[in-house]
Formats: sequence, C-alpha cells, structure tokens
Amino acid sequence: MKKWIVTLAVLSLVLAGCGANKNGGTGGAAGHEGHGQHQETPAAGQKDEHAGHGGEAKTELSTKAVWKMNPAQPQAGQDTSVSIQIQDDKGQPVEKFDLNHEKQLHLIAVSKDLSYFDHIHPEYKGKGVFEITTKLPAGGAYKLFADYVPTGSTATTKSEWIQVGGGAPAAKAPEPESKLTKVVDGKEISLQIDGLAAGKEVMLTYHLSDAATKKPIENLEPYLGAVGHVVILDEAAEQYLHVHPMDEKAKGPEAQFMTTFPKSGIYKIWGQFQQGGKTFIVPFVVKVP
Ligand SMILES: [Cu+2]
Repeated sequence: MKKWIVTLAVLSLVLAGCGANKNGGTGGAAGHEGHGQHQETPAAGQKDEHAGHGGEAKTELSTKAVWKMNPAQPQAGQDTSVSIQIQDDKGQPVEKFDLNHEKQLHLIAVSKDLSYFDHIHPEYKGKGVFEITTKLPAGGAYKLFADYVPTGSTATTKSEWIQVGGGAPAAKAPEPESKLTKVVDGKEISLQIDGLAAGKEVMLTYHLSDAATKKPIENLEPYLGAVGHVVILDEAAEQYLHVHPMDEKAKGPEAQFMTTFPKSGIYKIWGQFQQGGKTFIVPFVVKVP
C-alpha cells in the first residue's frame, strides 16, 4: 500500500513536470506533452501521454463514442448528419469536455484509400452529443475519427467505419512519393524527414514558400491555436496520429512536428496551415522503413 502511494506521488511529480513542459517540446520522454501528439491506440505505457495538462495527474476516463448517421446509409454528394455521443463505460453521457486547440471535438474523415480527407468541427449540443452536417464526395467506405478530451481525463480518439452509397471511383492505393515537395494554392511546400524509421521519434520539418516568387512564407497564421496541424494515417487507416507543432506560435517559413511512426509501412501525412485567412492542406505519402 505504502509503495503505491510513493509511486503515485512520484508519478504526479513527473506528470506535473510534463505539463510545465507544454510549450517546450525539447524531446525525450517528458517532451511528449510538447509534441501534442495523440494516438488512437497508444502502446502500453503511453496511456498517460497527455496527463498533466494543467500540471496535475489525471486518470483516464474510459469513454466510448456512439455514432449515428442520418440517413443511416449516407449517399454520395448528399447532406449527411453525423451525430456522435460520448458516453462513459456505464452508457451515461459524458457532458464536459476541455477545449483542445479551440474546439471540444475534432472530426477527421478519410476515404478508405486515403484520397479524401476532411477535418471538421461538430457543434456541441449538450448531453455528450456533437453534431455536424457534411457531404461525402463519392460512394465507398470512409473512416471517421473523433478527437476529444473529457474534462478531467486525457486526449481520446474514437473511430468508426461508415459505408456511403453511390458510385465509387476505383480505389487508388496511396503511392509513396520520392520527392516531398508540392504546390498547393500558390504555395510551395516541402517536407523534410530526417532518419525516417518506425518506432523512433522523427522530426517532420515543413518549409513553405511562395510558389511564384520563391520567397519564404513568414506570415502563417495560427489555425485553431497552432501554426499547423498534422494528421497521419497508415495505409489501413488503423494507426492514427494527430500531431501539433513543436512551436505553436511559429509563423513560417518552417513548421516542425515531432512524432513516432508506430510501425513500418506506408503512411499518408496531411499538414494543415493557414495564411491570409484561408486554410490549406498539403498531403504527402511516405514509406516508413
Ligand atoms: Cu480540428
């Protein structure tokens, strides 16, 4: 018994330190907080990665997401209402959520082949229910991911596969790109990843410049409280990572994110940034050895 108390005391000290490091992001075990990364299925021992927000130890509240589509079988190109109720393990609604990057819940939707990506914010209706109306562009399978932080608990991700009726274009498996540079909305964005390998921390460095003038972009604006947001999924849409920047207040031309690819394979990485009041998304596909 005594041993437990000591262990807990040490643990809360460690976690308090972790919270204090929120914007430091210096790497190492305690630095996870600074990276703002959360995984859908954390590896053993990483469950408390997000504890320590506010400098105190928090216990993970086990929650589930109950998904309802209206119509129950969504159709391509048609309005679809997505309702997500967050419940505790007894089926009671969880009613309080922390703001996480300015929102109580972030919803990511991807098509099975990862060609389609959307990041939207359902409205909180009370009683644990979040709702949004959206349109999915084509028929086929989609996976939805809800990211939220129940008050007093840690960052949680729950997901759901849905089937959308209507014509489906032939699925195109994501192809690793040899050159990680592309132009989106008049901006040239390159992604540098040094020492890319599974199971170890790697730095994702984006460099942004004006595609026409080649001038570095130095006026990126905070989007949802950070210079950028990065979502990473493996080919099977099983390994989900949502990463926030090392320096949330950066303005460009660089934005850096630290993450760990859980295993080798093909991953798609979506970086989301904002300039001149408009957000843009740049996708890259990499093969992680
Ligand atoms: Cu979001």
